[in-house]
Amino acid sequence: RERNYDNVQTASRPKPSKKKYTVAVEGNIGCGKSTFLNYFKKAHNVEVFPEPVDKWKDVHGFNTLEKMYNDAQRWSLAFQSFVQLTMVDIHSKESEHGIKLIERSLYSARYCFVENLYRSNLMPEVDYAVLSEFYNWIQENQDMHVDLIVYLQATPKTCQDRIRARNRHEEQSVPIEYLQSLHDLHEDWLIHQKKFKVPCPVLVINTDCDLQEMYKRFDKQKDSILLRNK
Ligand code: TTP
Repeated sequence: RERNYDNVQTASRPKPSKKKYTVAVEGNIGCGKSTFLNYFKKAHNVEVFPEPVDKWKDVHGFNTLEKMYNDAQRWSLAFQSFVQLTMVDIHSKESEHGIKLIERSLYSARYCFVENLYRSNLMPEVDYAVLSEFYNWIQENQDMHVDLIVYLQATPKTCQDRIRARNRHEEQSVPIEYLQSLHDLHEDWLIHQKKFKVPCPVLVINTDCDLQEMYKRFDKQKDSILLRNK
């Protein structure tokens, strides 16, 4: 039976909000999001909201990230449900500063990660159905507006090298094919704008380069990221 889980194609853009100007940084695992956040947290009018990976690694003592990587079929629903909860929390947070800069969003958790798990047969269809319903409800009932997406675009090979270098133990078994399909889903969503709607304009920065060059590229785009709301 042909099932349709997402109303994302027909859903309108998120409701206008009085909340702060919000920038989300997106991109594959290891593309440089944390470097980006560290760079921009020095700007005086920016408040940074990093992704709560530490929370995912300790849910009442359970490392849900590790469980998901060890046995996705069994644990990806638990893990992605918790990711979804922490993302809603970040979307709903008020910021003291002029610009709210968030690492990822509910969008990429659903359109890239959940989608990837399901399409790669790493998530049972019933779990995908439950997460999709949950996501659709949030999208319709909560304010998850984003004003600008900064997409850090890097090849899966660059991402793999960085993942190896940083040595987060949960990620050591992530194969290049997994990074390739996550990459394709980011590209489909943010560049080709297929299947899932992009909620706002997208600024692309290529991060296939060393750290110094990355800082230069961020610096070059600084004004168009920070001054767009003026
Ligand atoms: P990322 O959100 O890609 O963060 P990162 O620290 O790898 O980013 P960067 O290197 O660019 O600074 O992912 C963190 C881990 O969580 C990674 O192993 C992928 C995983 N993850 C999921 O499995 N599902 C999800 O929905 C999200 C958001 C992350």
